[in-house]
Amino acid sequence: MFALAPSNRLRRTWWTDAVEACGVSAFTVYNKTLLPVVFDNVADDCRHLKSAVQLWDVACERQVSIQGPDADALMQRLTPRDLDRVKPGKCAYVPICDVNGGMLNDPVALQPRPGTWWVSLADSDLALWIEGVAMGGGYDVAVSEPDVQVLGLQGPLANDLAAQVFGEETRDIPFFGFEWLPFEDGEVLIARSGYSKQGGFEIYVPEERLAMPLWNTLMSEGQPFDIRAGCPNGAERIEGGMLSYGNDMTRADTPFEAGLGRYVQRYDCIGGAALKYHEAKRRLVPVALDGAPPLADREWPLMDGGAQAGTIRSAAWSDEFQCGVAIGMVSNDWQPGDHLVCHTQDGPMQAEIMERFWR
Ligand code: THG
Repeated sequence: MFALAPSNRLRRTWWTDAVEACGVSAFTVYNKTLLPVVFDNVADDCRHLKSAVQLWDVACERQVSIQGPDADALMQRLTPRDLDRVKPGKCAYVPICDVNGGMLNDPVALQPRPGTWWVSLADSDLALWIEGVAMGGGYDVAVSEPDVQVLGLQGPLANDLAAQVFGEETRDIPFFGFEWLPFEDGEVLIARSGYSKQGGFEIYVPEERLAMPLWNTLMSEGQPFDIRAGCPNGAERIEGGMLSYGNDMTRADTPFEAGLGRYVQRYDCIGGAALKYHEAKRRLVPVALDGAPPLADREWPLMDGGAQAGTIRSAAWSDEFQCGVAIGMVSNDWQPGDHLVCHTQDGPMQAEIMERFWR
């Protein structure tokens, strides 16, 4: 494989130096920001994530802030999810669609303070879209990209470490709930969320001066828990059916096709009219492969004899389940239990549509 050439165009984060010092072996680019993807190797990283606790630099989850009298109205214009049902102190996973109902992003949104939304972006230029909608719609809001950067603390021992560093009350934060808690002479927002199914937190850090002290504190207090620098793990997230925007779905897919239909709760938003009459003829499904797939850096046709059932959009080898794990977009004419052939760049693999994801 080739190397990635850093440049000023490619954003480093408050923790990139630390991540390099911890022996990162590969980065990807996400929201024009460096995102670590491998430390030791994907299988060992995955095993460690499932047994201990990892500290992740996920500052690539860039925040867009929407602030002002019309912040709620603009946010509700942007998503078909009913935000009246999102209680204060809770995060919400919100599809954002274009006028045709095509997925533009699948961020996590939260109100860090009354009257302000943070939209924690997946990998697409959504900040421009939000600013454009705000301007075109005459909303009385300020839209900005504040320098808030996010650390993930993921793994089964994340609870014990968070309790030790931030206090026992972190144990009572519910899934997708958050709290502001003191750290040194400042405050950080701690949410029970994150891009793994191993449990843990995301820590939104609103000031650069807190960034390295926080990293160092978690690393040193985490020693008894075998903490390591880590990152979202390609195998673990597919096992858990966590979607990756740009891989599993794009603007060519609706939330119904992407398996996010449960978040389409109202139609008075951008894309609402299209979604109301949309009939999905395909959907994302878990697919098992009969071996270790090559790097899934393109879409692979899924064939049933001469008929194309769909495509594979993400794939990885799962050490735990001893099979290839994949996410496919498949026509409703095919069902769980159906056997297909997946055509990778390295040749064909046997594939089976599964009833559910692995966890
Ligand atoms: N955390 C934060 N921001 C993010 C991500 C994150 N921005 C980018 C990207 N990840 C956005 N995509 C997702 C995808 C899945 C989830 C969160 C963000 C997720 N899904 C839960 C699941 O699939 O089990 C369900 C969430 C729910 O149903 O409410 O957490 O990870 N800050």
